[in-house]
Amino acid sequence: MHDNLSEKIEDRTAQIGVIGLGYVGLPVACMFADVGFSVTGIDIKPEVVEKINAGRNPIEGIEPGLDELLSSVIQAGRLTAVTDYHMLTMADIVIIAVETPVDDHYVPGFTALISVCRTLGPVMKTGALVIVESTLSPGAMDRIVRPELEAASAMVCDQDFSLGVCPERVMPGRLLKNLKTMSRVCGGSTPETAQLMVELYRTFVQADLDTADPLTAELVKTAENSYRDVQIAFANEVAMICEIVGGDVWRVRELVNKSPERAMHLPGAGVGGHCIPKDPWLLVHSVRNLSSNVEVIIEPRLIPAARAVNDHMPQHMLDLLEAALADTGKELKSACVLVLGFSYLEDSDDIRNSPSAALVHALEIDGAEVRVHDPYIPNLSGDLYEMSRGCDALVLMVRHRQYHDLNLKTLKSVLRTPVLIDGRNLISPEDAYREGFVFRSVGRAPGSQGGNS
Ligand code: SAJ
Repeated sequence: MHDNLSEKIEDRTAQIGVIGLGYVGLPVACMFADVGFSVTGIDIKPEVVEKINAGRNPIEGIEPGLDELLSSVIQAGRLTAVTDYHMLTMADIVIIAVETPVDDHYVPGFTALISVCRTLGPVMKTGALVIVESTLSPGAMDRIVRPELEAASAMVCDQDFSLGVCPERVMPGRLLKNLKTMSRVCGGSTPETAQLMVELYRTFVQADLDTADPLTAELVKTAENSYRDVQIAFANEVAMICEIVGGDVWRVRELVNKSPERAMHLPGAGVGGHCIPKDPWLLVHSVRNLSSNVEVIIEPRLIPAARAVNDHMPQHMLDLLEAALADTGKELKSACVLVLGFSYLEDSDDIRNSPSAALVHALEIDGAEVRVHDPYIPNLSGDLYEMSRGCDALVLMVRHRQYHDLNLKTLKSVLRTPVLIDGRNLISPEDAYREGFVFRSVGRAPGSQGGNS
């Protein structure tokens, strides 16, 4: 079933379809088109399709190289975007890159993925290779994707079509760079399919391409991001301990990381984004979903606990703010607060699962007047010193480059009350105290001048 597909990959005559043209799908579609394939992109949003066909990048934020790449592959006629799946009847390879979110109860929602399988199945070409790049809960390929595709296509997997999982490792701000330079796991439903996936991704990936089964690929992706979340939670918990016992977590971290095999992550104002807050729940859900038919029931405790620590950090920022305002005799409900940074990551406009959104919501519930500044979000950008005028506190939530050299003298002169809360170790405590601020910093006790770092 794979022979001629291997040749069609080699000579770039394989027709490729990419379903979902977001942060993952669009760069992937552009990369395959750039190395010579004819690519049809599918998206449910007509406005996204229209922008792409006009050679305009629908993704905001700084994405080095993506605008130029998109424009060139559109002009070369190697990428076309449509909303209609019927354009996939000739696709030898179909990449699925739709979101797999979790709901408010942390239960994964595969609605979009199931809908894609049910729409793709009837038009799928015999012999097609379908690859899911969306992050899946371990076991979801076997439990959901395979049966849905077989039912919708009336075909048999590994007989009439092939199936694989190849999780992405993109990051806003480095979409193209990560696609080329990050290793990937090619989880094929058979070893031959896994090998075929390696041949396909080798056309633009310069890093390791490791073959595996689908379950291993699903476990690697969710475990690698759960690892990061647990590491960040550890740093946040040590930071809060330092605040209580009078330490400086930034100095502690610097010295801990001098010890071999240590890599303490950065404490901060919270953990946002499209991967880290979600993928741990996909991993935990796989256990909860299957524990009924195993002999030893295991309930994951560390991974949910880490999620709780990280989700608490915006509240911790509110607690620090409330304590600092109290030092000035102010209460939250009569305070005007400026939140600096609304995206979840420095120098990005991506606001998905933003810790700042959680903080703003909590501040509004407590009756504070809230202003938000973010240089990368059009309706929140502007002169932050003007926005500070008359405020009682500034809360630094994101390490945008524009905040690296704040003029504390100017800020002090325009603020009504000089309260400054630093969630990302951007401000030197010495500078803040010298300028007369009532200052709190994640990981440092009040009044701490910083641990000689
Ligand atoms: N954060 C901390 N402390 C840290 C690191 C991050 O508080 O030490 C916060 C960030 O402020 C942000 C959130 O965690 O709010 C996520 O940050 P991130 O650096 O993990 O950025 P993401 O979400 O874009 O992470 C992606 C992930 N990549 C994929 O899922 C494919 C992650 O696994 C990668 O490690 C990261 O990119 C990367 O650095 O490439």
